[in-house]
Amino acid sequence: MKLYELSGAGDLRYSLYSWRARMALQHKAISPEFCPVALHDKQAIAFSGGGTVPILVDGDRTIRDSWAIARYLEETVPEHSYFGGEMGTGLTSTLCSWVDRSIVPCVAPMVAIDIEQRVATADRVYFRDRFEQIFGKTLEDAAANRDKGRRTLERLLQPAEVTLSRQPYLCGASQGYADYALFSVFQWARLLSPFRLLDDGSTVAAWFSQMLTLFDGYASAHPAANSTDNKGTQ
Ligand SMILES: N[C@@H](CCC(=O)N[C@@H](CS)C(=O)NCC(=O)O)C(=O)O
Repeated sequence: MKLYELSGAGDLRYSLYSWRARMALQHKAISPEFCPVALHDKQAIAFSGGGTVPILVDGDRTIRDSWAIARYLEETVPEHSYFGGEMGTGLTSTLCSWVDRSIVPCVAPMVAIDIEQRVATADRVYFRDRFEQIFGKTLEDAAANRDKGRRTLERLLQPAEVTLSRQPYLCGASQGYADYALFSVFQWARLLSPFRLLDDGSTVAAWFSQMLTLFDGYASAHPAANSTDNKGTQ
């Protein structure tokens, strides 16, 4: 299999949604060939019929969109399920929507100003234009409210905070795709921004540190933007 993902400065593999696919592939014990693409280079991924990564290519099958990839891998490699059956798939879809509609829009404005420095040089103009269009304000104005954003994030994460005080993972005793979905946001921020999003004492911070150790420290092997303080909370 081949996984197309973004590559930043210093060949940093930072794509938020590709980290979901990366963790899903690890869960299924598949080591794909990684194909880096530039954020602005839509020609390189035109074969997929879309303009975003991740894209998974498996022989003559091309699957675009992290959720479609997650479903494809679960069907193709049903052993070691990360959805836990039909109802689990539905609940995981709900969790992904919560992450994508609540957590990503809260985190992105806080870290985008730092990300600009870590995308590939050729992507910087595209990155700024794209995100300023999404935010409806400059990256500087978006970052000006970081401290308020942090408090909002703490409130939004309360369901996860409470759940993780009762059980080690969002999925229960062991991690599943719902964990990878929330994890991808904090891994993205960890790789790209030194800004501390989570309090050290929070159960989400402890869970994130634990997620970094999975699969022999697969995710932690990618250094944090602030690697002197690599607790997974920046
Ligand atoms: N719903 C898509 C979202 C994918 C997405 O937004 N990917 C980002 C990278 S994390 C991207 O390729 N952005 C390119 C762009 O915005 O031009 C998925 O889950 O795969």
